[in-house]
Amino acid sequence: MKSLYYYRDRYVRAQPTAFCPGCGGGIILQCFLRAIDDLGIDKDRILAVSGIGCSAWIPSPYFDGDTLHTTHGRAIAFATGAKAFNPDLTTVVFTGDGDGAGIGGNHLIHAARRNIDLKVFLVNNFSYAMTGGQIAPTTLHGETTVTSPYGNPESPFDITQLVKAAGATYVAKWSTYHVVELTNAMKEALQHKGFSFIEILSQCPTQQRRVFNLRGALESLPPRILEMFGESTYVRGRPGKTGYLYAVPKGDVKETLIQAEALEGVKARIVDHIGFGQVVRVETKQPEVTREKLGGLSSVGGVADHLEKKIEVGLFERSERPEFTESLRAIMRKAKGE
Ligand SMILES: Cc1ncc(C[n+]2csc(CCOP(=O)(O)OP(=O)(O)O)c2C)c(N)n1
Ligand code: SF4
Repeated sequence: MKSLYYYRDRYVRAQPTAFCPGCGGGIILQCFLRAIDDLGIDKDRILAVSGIGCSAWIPSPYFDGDTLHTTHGRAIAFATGAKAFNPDLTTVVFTGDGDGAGIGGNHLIHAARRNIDLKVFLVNNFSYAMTGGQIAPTTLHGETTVTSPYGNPESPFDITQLVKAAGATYVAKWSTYHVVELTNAMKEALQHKGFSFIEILSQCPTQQRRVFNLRGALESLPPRILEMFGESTYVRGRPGKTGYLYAVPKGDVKETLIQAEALEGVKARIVDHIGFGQVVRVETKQPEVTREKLGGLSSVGGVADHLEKKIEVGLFERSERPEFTESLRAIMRKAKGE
């Protein structure tokens, strides 16, 4: 097994990074480096393009290949020009949810429609992180941000479905919790001919403390958020674990835990969940009986099925159709009468 030093010495230009401790940016860079190393892609044949935001810093200045750090929302536009001029380069784009789906959203859907051979890794940390945690098009309904102190009145895009519907021929969604799957998806995207897109749910301890209403010391948040991603997602096509329910507290979650623990034949613990906030996860061999008992507890506001409000991750699209730069070159040859 290759050590972390191996990747750092071969592929990282500058250290330490500007990321806050525990940021997901480092995990995503590491997955990318493993993917290109496993595939044996020469770093000098890669162009990494990014816009503005913390996510834009994942390749630039840290990746020791060619990097193009552009303007906010325009990474895909710059990458389109670079790829059209030099189709032999493996052109990857690192973008944030604000950068890629907000200000740059139109570039995103049209690049997907054209099926241009870009590999776009969109880091979804649920807010505009770099500028202080404002509402992004991915911020969930009701969540608290600096621009929605009483809760977000908007509903988010499902970016993965949006890009798939716009015509992308490789689409996947993972999180920084799913490092092996994410690395494999990056490898698939890097080998795919056509617009390849991975939405990556990523932890931002600095802003998500407010967004997800997490209490506790800042240093405790990164592993908690990673576990929350694991708790709040399920992989498409994989049946996953069953035999548990969530008891959503009316008030103090500790009171709900005490009452749930007192029930016979169950195991209960407090977990963080993107959809519910802090809830009590109750393992049971008799879900229907336990559901009824939990519903009768004075501290329980509702009982949720194990898949309720979970986010689906996995592979969403892999197909083939004409790639833009190839079609463009064929038309240019035709126009020249070649
Ligand atoms: C044209 C323009 N508008 C606004 C900004 C200010 N700005 C810088 S980064 C950013 C948000 C970045 O959010 P996101 O793309 O989600 O990246 P993150 O920092 O969350 O990784 C904004 C609004 C800017 N630099 N340029
Ligand atoms: S603000 Fe969030 S996304 Fe930006 S570097 Fe800090 S932890 Fe990472």
